[in-house]
Amino acid sequence: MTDRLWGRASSVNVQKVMWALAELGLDYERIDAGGRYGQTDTDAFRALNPNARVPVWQEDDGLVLWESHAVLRHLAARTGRLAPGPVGDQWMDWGVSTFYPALIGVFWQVVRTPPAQRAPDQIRRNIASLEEALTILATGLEDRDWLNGDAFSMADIAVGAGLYRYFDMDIPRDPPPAIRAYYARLADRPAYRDAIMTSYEELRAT
Ligand SMILES: N[C@@H](CCC(=O)N[C@@H](CS)C(=O)NCC(=O)O)C(=O)O
Repeated sequence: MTDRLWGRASSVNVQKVMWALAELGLDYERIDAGGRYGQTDTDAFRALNPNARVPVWQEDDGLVLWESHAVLRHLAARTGRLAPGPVGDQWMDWGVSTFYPALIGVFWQVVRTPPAQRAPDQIRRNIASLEEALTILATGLEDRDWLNGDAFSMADIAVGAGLYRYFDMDIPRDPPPAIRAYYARLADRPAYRDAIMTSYEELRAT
């Protein structure tokens, strides 16, 4: 057997783990689950993750983990590489509490809602919340290249994964210069391009 990643490659939370595994050069098998691939509602899947969500990380030795950022922290501890450190850790939690809810608010309206059902006022409010979150993120990048300081870490994977969709979605955009520069640094990484800068058309509602 080999370590397994359960989850569809169109999920940004699955993508974070795919990106981390690529940066670390670890072998694994990925099994499509969630969304159009189903499986998450089966008893077998709920035994792995009672939340019926992806990703799930299942190791050869029996360890099963859900919550993408917990998987990232575990992989850092297991390999002794890309540790986020206390400041990076703070940004990882901020991703869960603030950045991803704001990003999903926009993504859901602009991509996952059929055009006829979109609410323009809601979209404007959600974009404003997302811009506010990006202004906060910019404070963490004012005089540093990465969220943990000088070195790329799991914190950049946790938070940076969402930026591709922000820059790719069909929305008005005026991000702080530090966010544009950070995104350019991320997009320089082959593993970011492979795992993150990929089509999300299968999620689009028409
Ligand atoms: N906080 C969780 C969120 C997990 C989550 O919401 N996953 C979504 C995909 S991004 C999901 O499973 N949606 C249902 C589905 O794909 O069927 C994490 O970071 O792992």
